[in-house]
Amino acid sequence: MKKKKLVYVGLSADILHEGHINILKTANKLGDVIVGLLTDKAIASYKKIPHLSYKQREIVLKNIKFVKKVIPQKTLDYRVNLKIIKPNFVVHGDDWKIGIQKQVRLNVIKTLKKWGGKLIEPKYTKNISSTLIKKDILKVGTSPDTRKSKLKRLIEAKNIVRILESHSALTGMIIENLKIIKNQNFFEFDGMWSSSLTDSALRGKPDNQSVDYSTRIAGLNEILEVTTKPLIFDADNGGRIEHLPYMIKSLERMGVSAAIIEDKIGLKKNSLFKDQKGAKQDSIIGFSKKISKAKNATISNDFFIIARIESYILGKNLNDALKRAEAYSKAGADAILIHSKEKNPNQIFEFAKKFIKSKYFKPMVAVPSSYSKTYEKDLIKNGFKIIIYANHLMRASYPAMVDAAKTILMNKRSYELEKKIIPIKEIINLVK
Ligand code: SPV
Ligand code: MG
Repeated sequence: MKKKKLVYVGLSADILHEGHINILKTANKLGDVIVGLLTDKAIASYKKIPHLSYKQREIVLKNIKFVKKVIPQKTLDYRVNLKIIKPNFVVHGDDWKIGIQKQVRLNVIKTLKKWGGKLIEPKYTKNISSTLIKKDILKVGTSPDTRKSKLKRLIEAKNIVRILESHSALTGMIIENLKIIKNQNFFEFDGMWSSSLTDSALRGKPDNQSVDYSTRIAGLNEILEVTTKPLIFDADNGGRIEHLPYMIKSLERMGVSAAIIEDKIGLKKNSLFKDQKGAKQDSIIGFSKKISKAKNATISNDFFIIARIESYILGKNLNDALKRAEAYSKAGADAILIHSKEKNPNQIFEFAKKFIKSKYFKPMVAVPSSYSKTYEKDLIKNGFKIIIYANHLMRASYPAMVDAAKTILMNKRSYELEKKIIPIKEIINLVK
């Protein structure tokens, strides 16, 4: 019997629609279909992480009658799998002739040529695509569980998880929707940071917990309503230990992905203040108890308790920070934020060098507010996994608002401002 031809189809298959079925049907007519299912990591390299996990997507595909076999495709680049399988055909919708996959396509054609394989490109099914469906999903929202688990999946899928401060629904929408393509690479923010500093500043109050947790948590709802990306909550020092489980439970129930708890006690001051008089660091035992208490209050492993070490902020040294990191990790912390208010990243890098070798190592978080000259690539090189841009949308909005007010005062009309602000039509469309 003549051996059946091999047909390779690369798919993300997050939300399957008739366009995918059309591709698979066409492929099946040509021979045995092997689907190269893109891993979370491969997808994250060029677009948003999928809603469904690899395992879930694999189960769906394996049960489609046009599919013979499903294997992982670990990069957007098809070449590794193609060289192993040497398929007679690759089938892909013709939409990749332009855009970010253009080069990927050319590499497929070149590779197939080596053994006389052919690229077949059925016409792209109009008016349907996962991206369009995802837009509709965004209108409906997401479930708390799906959102919550995304942080953990992003940590596994990406070399860096990029988080930006959000203090309102509108800033949440910016983080949700903004994407740029630079040098054929796709970049976006992966999630949101709910900052005590900006939540307080927004209400004209100092960052000293005078805006209470209930007010801040209530504000989160508005952000969660218009976004699907994960959110990390700045929990200050967690408050009283006997209240802490209730806060953690509220956050997890809402679909928040993590709470960061800092090891300071006494007078609450923002860590970037020069003067930390009155602020003290908790004992290692005292704070480890808090971490365990918080961890025990979680209902799933998807919700992260992140311990934030303030040793450097309070003038202590590397040894103190390391001792604490190991203790907090043993107490159940899922990740460690090492904070610094220096202008360069030396402190956090010397910490990272040592902590990486510890048997209690956990993913590290950086907040590059004072050492803002540091590039993400250097944080990645030093082993950091989450970067939080902690206050930048708030800080960007203030001078813009002052400038707008000034421009009106100067001109005694608003016309001069028009070219600097979003047109009314655009803002109406943005939120319709
Ligand atoms: C915040 O954003 O409120 C933080 C980070 O806690 S920092 O301002 O650096 O203390
Ligand atoms: Mg804070």
